[in-house]
Amino acid sequence: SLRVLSGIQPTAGSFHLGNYLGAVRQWVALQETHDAFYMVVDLHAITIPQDPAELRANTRLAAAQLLAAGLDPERCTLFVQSHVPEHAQLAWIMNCLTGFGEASRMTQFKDKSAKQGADRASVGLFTYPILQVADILLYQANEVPVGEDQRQHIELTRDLAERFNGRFGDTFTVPRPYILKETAKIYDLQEPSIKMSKSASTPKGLINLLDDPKTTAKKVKSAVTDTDTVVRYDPEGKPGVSNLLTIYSTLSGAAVAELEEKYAGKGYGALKTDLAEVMVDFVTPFRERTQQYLDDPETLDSILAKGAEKARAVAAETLSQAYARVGFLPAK
Ligand code: AQP
Repeated sequence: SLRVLSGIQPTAGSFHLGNYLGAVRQWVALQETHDAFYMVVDLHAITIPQDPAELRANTRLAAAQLLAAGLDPERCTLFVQSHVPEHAQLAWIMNCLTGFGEASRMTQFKDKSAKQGADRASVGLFTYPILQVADILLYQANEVPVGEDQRQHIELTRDLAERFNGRFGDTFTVPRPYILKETAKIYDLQEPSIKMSKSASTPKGLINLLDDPKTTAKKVKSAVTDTDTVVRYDPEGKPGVSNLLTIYSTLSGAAVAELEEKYAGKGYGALKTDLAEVMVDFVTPFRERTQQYLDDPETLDSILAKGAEKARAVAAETLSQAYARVGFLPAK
């Protein structure tokens, strides 16, 4: 079967709704049909300063949330990136194949470094997309389930796989992005022109999955809409309402057209009240399951240890092929 790979950062506190609807939800579905590899990307996390104890705790918290969201260690390989040293090793080769100008064109780096001040941004933040290239190519992934903001990095991955294959002989599978149109970009609830994001959103615009459900309901009810009253999916003209319809539809399984019909003539208040309830019904068991995994760190760590072992078997094979192709002298 086809292979998928994706990763998520060990964010302080909680995943947000954009992470879940844009990526993690697809990961859960794809473990049924694909040979699936998913990881907590702690190497990526240190591209910005991290407190060591917090990083460790957040890595466990991320794994617990992935399991709570429905990843099943019997159906997928779930691991922590730093447990598989091949990621950093292949990244070095990929760094040496990437043009400086090419890396400089990555818009996520431009955005993030602009926020931090260009002089304070680390070289690691600059080469982050190239580590991501290594992450994907090590597993010979066919598809990479991510949100729209990652499309450019998957393009870079394709370019570098083709470049390596062209220069050294066929080695890497050239992956495709797996981006669902409907949920590719979930927007900030207060500023529906920008994506919901841990760094750019204000607290009111950001739905953290582990927030108190009451807070979540409040945020939904105070979401920015528009001065019109018609519940209609129109991302250009009605970005706020359309974002709420996308979220509602995805979490409830009801089609957007059904929702438009249901709220015809009822206005935004009814839509928000019901969506708040749908959201609370989703986050309440999610929080409980996450807590259960956190309460049993031994089980959690052993799931991650088994995952790392499976991941390493694949990664080590790919890396040794890449080393041989590049011309590194075998160690014995
Ligand atoms: N708003 C979003 N809509 C859809 N998908 C999203 N993703 C993130 N935000 C949205 C997807 O979530 C996955 C994991 O993301 P990540 O942990 O790598 O973090 P990120 O992209 O850095 O998340 P943020 O919140 O957007 O962080 P900042 O603010 O630091 O940029 C990815 O597949 C991503 O596409």
